[in-house]
Amino acid sequence: MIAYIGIGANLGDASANVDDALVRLAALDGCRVLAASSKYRTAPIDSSGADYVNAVACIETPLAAAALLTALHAIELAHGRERPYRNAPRTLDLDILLYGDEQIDLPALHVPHPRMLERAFVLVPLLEIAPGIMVPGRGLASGFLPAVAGQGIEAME
Ligand code: A4P
Ligand code: MG
Repeated sequence: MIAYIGIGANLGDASANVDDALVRLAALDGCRVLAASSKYRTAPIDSSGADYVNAVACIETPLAAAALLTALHAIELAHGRERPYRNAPRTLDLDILLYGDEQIDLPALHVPHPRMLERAFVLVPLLEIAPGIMVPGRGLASGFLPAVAGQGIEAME
């Protein structure tokens, strides 16, 4: 299955945490990272603290969606992720944005990620690696770009 993973961090060495997340994604059993976006520095949305570093990866994985989420949580934990409250600053956040063309509505897993199309920190890196990507139930991702044009985002060196 092809899946797109949103990566975000705004605590500690956020940029290094994003790099390490890519290494750990590639090391998951049977997984390959097919593409990784640039890293972007982004202003916090509905969140506090320092600017975030965000990126998006395209992976090929044999894992079922729920197992992939468990694997992502293990990577977050390896980075000392704590969850004091929703949208709290975090060392590392890994979200399943897309899982093939599946629509999943489980109590702990919603795919496509419900807020992905309202956020420049997801859309801009996603479109960098997949300009023509379709979001199941929503249409072309690129059509949502104009609505997030006001959100602060800049590509890092
Ligand atoms: N969950 C449900 N669906 C998914 C999915 N598709 N992928 C559940 C991953 N997890 C999913 O997430 C809470 C629960 O969501 C998980 O236990 C999982 O079962 P969390 O990672 O513990 O908490 P969170 O990240 O605070 O919540 P959430 O809902 O993921 O927040 P968002 O909407 O992802 O927003 N601003 C900038 N600039 N950059 C950011 O990266 N991130 C957020 C988090 C807010 N503002 C930001 C950024
Ligand atoms: Mg999350």
